[in-house]
Amino acid sequence: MLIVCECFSTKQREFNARIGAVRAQTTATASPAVNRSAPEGKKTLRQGCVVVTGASSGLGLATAKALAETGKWHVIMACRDFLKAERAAKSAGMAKGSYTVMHLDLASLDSVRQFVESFRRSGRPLDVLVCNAAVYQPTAKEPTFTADGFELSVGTNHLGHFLLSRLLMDDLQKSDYPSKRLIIVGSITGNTNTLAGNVPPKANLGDMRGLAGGLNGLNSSAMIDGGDFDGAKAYKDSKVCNMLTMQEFHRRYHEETGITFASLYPGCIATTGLFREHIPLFRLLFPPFQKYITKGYVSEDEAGKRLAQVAADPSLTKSGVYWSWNKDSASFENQLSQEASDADKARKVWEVSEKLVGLA
Ligand code: NDP
Ligand code: PMR
Repeated sequence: MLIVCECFSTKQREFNARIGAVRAQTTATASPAVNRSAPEGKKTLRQGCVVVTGASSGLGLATAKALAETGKWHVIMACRDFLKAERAAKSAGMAKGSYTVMHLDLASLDSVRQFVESFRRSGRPLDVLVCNAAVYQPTAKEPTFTADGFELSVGTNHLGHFLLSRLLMDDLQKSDYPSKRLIIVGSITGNTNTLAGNVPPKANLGDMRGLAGGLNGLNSSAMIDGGDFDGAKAYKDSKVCNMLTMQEFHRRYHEETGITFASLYPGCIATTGLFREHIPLFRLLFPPFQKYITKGYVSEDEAGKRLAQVAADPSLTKSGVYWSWNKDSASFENQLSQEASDADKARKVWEVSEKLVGLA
């Protein structure tokens, strides 16, 4: 149990005042989130449980570490490579007992369903879900596919997370934690209202005929817009889906459940494994280009703190927001591009996706 003492900012006090209201409406799980039997003037907050997908490297690992080392969170590292994740947690210095690695391969809907079952069997409450994992295939000439036959980038980054978050909504709703959140990592490169988003190939979902056809590359295109395969575009399209999905969740569930739905651009973390399939020259030049020319570079540690903030900071409870950070590393609500904030497209992505993952 953690002691939440009186040395609180006004924001945090308001946050705690709201806690009472939220608690009153939710079904209690194993232990109540706020324990009022503590000594006068002090409230105890149980340790939160956060699931982070793709926590075996880069942003996910840095976020897992940032949350775990506060002592306020138990981190479920939801990863496709169990051993890699265990090793990564150890070498990042995460304390044993502050995390649990659980198997999740987002490129298989069966695996997503199995993860949800195993998580439920663990008996832990779900307080925050962070959809972070992604693949990027900028040099692929031909599409590759998930176990269910979807083009790999959209299948993993969007459809896998879509099923995961839809299934885990029940669990989030059952949690009695003061601020329950579903965070889906977005990116600047999916937003065509920025310079970075205008580097070709640009994100564009078109009329989504490829998505509606199942992205299988056989009787439908592997691309959402029905065009020829382009791995870099598929990634950017998947990020647009991530940002649209967050907003559709917000519209459908925020008022009713009080859950915070948010997305973010954490900065350009030019050193992560995301660029593993890029040509060696790109991997050599990309970090200095971002550090010294665009000045958009951010370290893995710093980016991890940013995502941890969106997942857990008492001041970032606003729902439906796409967070970014300015030069002084202060968070602000950023504007999404026209396509990434198009409510009709968000609804369509939702409806088509639920058919593809077997929810409708
Ligand atoms: P990394 O490649 O370092 O991390 C991606 C993580 O996703 C890895 O842990 C990887 O697992 C995991 N993953 C990939 N495929 C699957 C799968 N099928 N099932 C489960 N996990 C999977 O990249 P980043 O840390 O850079 O990316 C993290 C997020 O940040 C992504 O959503 C990305 O879009 C976003 N982002 C990154 C930016 C950057 O500049 N790097 C900028 C903006 C957004 P494994 O370790 O086994 O490969
Ligand atoms: Mg980009 C302010 C300018 C800016 C920022 C913040 C980024 C972020 N990039 C910027 C500008 C440019 N980039 C310019 C001017 C160019 C042309 C030289 C450029 C090129 C470029 C390439 C080839 N940038 C890239 C690539 C990639 O392959 C990366 C990508 O699109 O991955 C999907 C990428 C990125 N630039 C970024 C960020 C954050 C990325 C990668 C990660 C992501 O969006 O997830």
